[in-house]
Amino acid sequence: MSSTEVTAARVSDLSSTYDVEAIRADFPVLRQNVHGKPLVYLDSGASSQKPRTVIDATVYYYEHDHSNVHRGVHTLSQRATDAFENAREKVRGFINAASDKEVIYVRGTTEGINLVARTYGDANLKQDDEIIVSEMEHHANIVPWQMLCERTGAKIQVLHFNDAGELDMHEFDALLSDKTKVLAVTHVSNALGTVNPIKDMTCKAHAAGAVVVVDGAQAVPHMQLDMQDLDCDFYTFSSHKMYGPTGIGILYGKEALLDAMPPYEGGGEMIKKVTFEETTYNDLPHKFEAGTPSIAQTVGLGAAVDYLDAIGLDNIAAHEQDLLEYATACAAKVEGMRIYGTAKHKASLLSFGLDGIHPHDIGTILDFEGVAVRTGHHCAQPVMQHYGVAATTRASFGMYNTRSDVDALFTGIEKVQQTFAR
Ligand code: 7TS
Repeated sequence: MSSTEVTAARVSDLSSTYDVEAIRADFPVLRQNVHGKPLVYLDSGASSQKPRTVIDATVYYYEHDHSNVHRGVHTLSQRATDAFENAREKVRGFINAASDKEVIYVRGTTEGINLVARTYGDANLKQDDEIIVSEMEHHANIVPWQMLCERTGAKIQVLHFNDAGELDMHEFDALLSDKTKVLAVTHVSNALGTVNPIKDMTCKAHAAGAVVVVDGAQAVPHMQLDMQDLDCDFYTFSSHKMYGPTGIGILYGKEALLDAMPPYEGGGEMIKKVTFEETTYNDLPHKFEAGTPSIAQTVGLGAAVDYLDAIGLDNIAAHEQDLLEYATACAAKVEGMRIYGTAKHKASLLSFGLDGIHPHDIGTILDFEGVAVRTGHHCAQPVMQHYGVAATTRASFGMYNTRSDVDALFTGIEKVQQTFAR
């Protein structure tokens, strides 16, 4: 059996009805106690856990098929290449890209954005051109653009959000001009949960002549994506937030743009012919994939795609929306609790503060209750600055969370408040 067949066999018994207990049983890491309490994992926004199929596919690959890719005629090299390219095709289908030439393997979202800024940005932006960047971006979608501005003299225009965490669309219309060359925006905010209207924004940005770079890190695990429908120019995400391995991610880009862009890193794999006089570059997608890639991780990513497809993103989204609504209703009953991010369209996370209590204390006490949450600025310091806080506590829900996980969170919050009331 190939690693692909192993995965297919493991997911074939998943039915289309949402059985969260069956899903939980697929995630070995969830079966443990932390500080003597059953683990309640509410930090999937930082990194999700991995189902058995992803772990098995990776192990199977190393036990049977590993070699370098695109390098040899021998059987193992061909098997590794097939596994690597099959995973790319799975991702292409998963996001409905028009061609697998548009699916570039990168290390993750951070590298995807840096790649676009370095290649498309350096080749196309000049002094006084403008890049619209939203106020709710993760630092990965801010700093590469600032660095591009330093190199080219282009300028960042900040698109703000209101206190509910919704982007100001009047300001967006006003910012767009013939100077706008790039719109860099997140599909879903990791600090607020807001789901942004990417399709509409793309349409408007295109009318102004700008390209659209979407940070999809927090969207991919929660909603069905369709690149051809969204029509953005670049879209990037990380495997580790969508139940796949770390160290691998995807940069989707429109073929015509990728074709015209200079390469990112130089080295093996990304070339056709090298002489000291001249080097010619490989075809897409390999032009952007210098060096030996993270092969096993792509196999694991392919298994994660199979797993998500088998359960269905729409089913996952419905389940997670139920958790979000339940958690939001619980939060409304807690005195002294403030929710950051109350947008109408929200993915399943709750960023909050408790009056008079530092988020790090909240996180530490919750950990002793077995509840894992993220505390800090979430690599989105401008979001913290918007609300005038240094940090928030964030519970982010994944496909394996339950209402009783939410109950555990709120029981923990009660303990936190009792501890500080003494
Ligand atoms: N963009 C968004 C919206 C993110 O949430 C993250 C990671 C990144 C980019 C960077 O992804 P990476 O895989 O390249 O690191 N966000 C988080 C988080 O919310 N907590 O830990 C990491």
